[in-house]
Parts: sequence; C-alpha cells; structure tokens
Amino acid sequence: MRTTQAQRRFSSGLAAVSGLLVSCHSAFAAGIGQPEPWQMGRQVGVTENARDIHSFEVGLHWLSLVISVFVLGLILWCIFRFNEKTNPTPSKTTHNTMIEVAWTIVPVLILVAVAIPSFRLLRTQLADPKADVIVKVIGHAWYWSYEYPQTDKGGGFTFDANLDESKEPKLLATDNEMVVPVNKVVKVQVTSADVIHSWGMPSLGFTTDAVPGRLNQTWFKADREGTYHGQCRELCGTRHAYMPITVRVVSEEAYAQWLAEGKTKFARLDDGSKLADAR
Ligand SMILES: [Cu+2]
Repeated sequence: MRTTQAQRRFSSGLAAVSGLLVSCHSAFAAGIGQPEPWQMGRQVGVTENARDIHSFEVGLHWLSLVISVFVLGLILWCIFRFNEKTNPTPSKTTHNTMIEVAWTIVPVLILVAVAIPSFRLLRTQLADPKADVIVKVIGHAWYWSYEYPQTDKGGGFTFDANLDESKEPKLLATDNEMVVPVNKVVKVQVTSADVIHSWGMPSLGFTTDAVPGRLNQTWFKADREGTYHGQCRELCGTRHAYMPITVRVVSEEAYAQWLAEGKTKFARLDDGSKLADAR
C-alpha cells in the first residue's frame, strides 16, 4: 500500500517536472513579436541586429559559466586539499611571479575578446544607413504618436496609438499600428512631448529614449513580416505600463496601400511641419 502511494507521488512529481520542461521548451521556441508565458530567453529577433545581440548574450552566458565553474573548482580545491587536516604543514610561499602575471593577463585578454564583438555590435547600431522609410515617433503621457512625412511615395499624416484593451495580446495591442515594409531600412526618429519615455522593441533589437527637446535616431530592417509588440521602457508616470507599441511589418505592396489609406484615415500633417533632416 505504502509503496503504491509513494510510486503514485513519484510519478505525479515526474509528470509535473516534465510538464514544466515541455512548457520551458515551448517558451524557447515561441515568443515571436510578443512575450510568452514561461519564456526564459529573448523574443525571436526579426532583424540581423536583434539576432546578433541575442547570440552575443548567449556567448557571454557560456563564458561566465566557464569562469564561474573554474573559480568554484579552485575554491573547492583549496577547501579540501589545503585544510588543516589534509595539509598540516602549510607552504610558506608568498609570491609566484608566473601565477601573478597570468592572473592579470588572462582576464585582460578575456575582456578584450569580449570587447571586440561588443564594439562591432555598437557600430552597427550607431550606423546611419540610407533610409527607405522615415517615421517620427513621439512619446506622450501615456500613448505614442507616429508621423509619416510626405514623400513621393505618399505619407504626410500623423496618428496616435493608444492601448486597446479589447484586443489580444493583453496590454500589448494598440488601436492604431505603426506599419513598415519588410526588408527595407526604416529610420526611426524618437522624441517626446512631455516626460522621458523610451521606445523599446525586443524583436527589432533596440530601445531608444524619447527625450523632450531631443531627437534620437535609430534604424532597423525587419526581414520577416508580422506583428511585433514593445513597450515604453522608461518609468514615465502612473500609466507607464499602459503605453504599448505595435509595429506591423508588411509586404511592400501592402505598405503602399496602407500609406494611401492613411492619407484619408489619419490627420494630415500641416504643410509647415518638418521632420529633422535625415538622409
Ligand atoms: Cu513611459
């Protein structure tokens, strides 16, 4: 009787653990454009930059794991090999030039090895490629507005994007969405109308502060169509948690159609309204 109960407990425990592992695994696989329950990794990147950030991070985790295991090994070795019982007569050594040089130079080399890919990533992020589309993003307490400047392809309108609680995903969907074409360089100019906000898009691989009186610029080139969600990433007030971002990446034809519709659907930009000069 006892054994049966113990067996039952064991198998239900096993089922719980395997359920957990399955959900963790699915969490690793999912996460396109939005966070998933039990997600542990980053959201799937849809720009080269986002994927590079992810693999750099994974590399750093492995590196820290190796270093941690090495240091833990050294500590355990000292505890068990050089305690009073196993090593009653301690060595009188106070210096060892070789070891001292090694423990200075090896960490420096590790840091340099980390700095190289890190700087390469920064350089890509700060690059200024020729823009196919320019969008001005303005943070407000507590929503975002988007301006599409007039170009020969269309545009010349502005609209607000507010949280839409009737839509899924919960607290991430907005009534209007920023729409951009796939495989095109989109330059985003970010500013704020009141307090500091931050335009954070995990799957596009960047976060840009929206500072009143300043224009921050970033860029992305999404290579996968879809709807991607982000949030304000600068604590900006009581409704900070309720100013999500939705970016829809569509085909070039769908984008052209959306631009044409936007002309009548959204507010026209004044003729006098000008965006900062971007190449
Ligand atoms: Cu905010």
